Amino acid sequence: MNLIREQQLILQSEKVVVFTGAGMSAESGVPTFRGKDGLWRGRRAEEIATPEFFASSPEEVLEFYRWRRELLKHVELHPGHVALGEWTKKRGSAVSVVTQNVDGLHQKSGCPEVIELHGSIWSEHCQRCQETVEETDAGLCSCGGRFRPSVVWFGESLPEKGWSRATDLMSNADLILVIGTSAVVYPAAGLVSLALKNGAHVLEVNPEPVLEDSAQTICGTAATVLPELLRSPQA
Ligand code: BV8
Repeated sequence: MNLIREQQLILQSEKVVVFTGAGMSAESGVPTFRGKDGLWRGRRAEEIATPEFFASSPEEVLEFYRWRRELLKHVELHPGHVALGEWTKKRGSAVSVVTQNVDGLHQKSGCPEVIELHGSIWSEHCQRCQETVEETDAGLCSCGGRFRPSVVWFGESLPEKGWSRATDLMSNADLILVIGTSAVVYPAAGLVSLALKNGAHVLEVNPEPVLEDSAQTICGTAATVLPELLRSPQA
């Protein structure tokens, strides 16, 4: 894989945002949302990850998150996570990670700044008083409300602080490295267009090109491309 051009682009960039989706975690064995492994008991995430479904079947939704956490407890970081962690540490404040993922794997690999647009599967908050706990399966709150995973469900707005930080970064970046997203979920997917509008280059890593009309695509997987792309002295 000859990535000299892409490595040069990365080297010359002063403000880089790495924008990731479920494909970033796929090679650690974490199912993506819309790939062939995207179903859970025959349902799609869009059906389960909603306030309405939680209201009607809280136990089934909590079981969905229990199943994902259990799976995540046993996953290993893949070489792409490790390369990205090393590179973001090397580049420091020049690089930020904006992720749609809730699995915490970027933090585990040492990325200094990670903005979780869709929250985290590792914390919960009370639906009634909003008390937040860094634990899971917390059950009922002392106020009588029910704890729920602190992830953004479909139909819910994104956390204000993370959203404004992400829009600020995307508006001022000169390069967006998009890794493993089908770019179908909004408003997150709209961030790439925002960056393009402000003149950023967009480099995509995905086995199947998604952003073909607006980005340079490196057709490949995160675990194979990222070590090659980011480990060279050029990057
Ligand atoms: C909002 C957290 C409004 C939960 C997630 C009706 C009502 C309300 C809103 C809507 C509506 N209709 C549409 C919407 C908007 C909706 C939306 O966009 N729906 C889509 C499905 C059309 N958005 C929302 O609801 C958002 N909120 O609009 O609120 C509002 C506004 C103001 C006030 C109040 C309300 C909230 C969206 C957030 C939903 N939560 N996750 C959880 O995790 O349980 S989204 C979920 O999808 C994940 O976060 C995931 O990351 C994200 C995006 O998916 P991808 O990451 O791209 O994953 P996918 O499987 O799709 O693709 C994987 C890609 O990787 C593929 O391209 C594949 O080729 C590639 N790949 C595979 N293997 C590899 C690889 N790449 C590299 N290497 C590999 N090895």
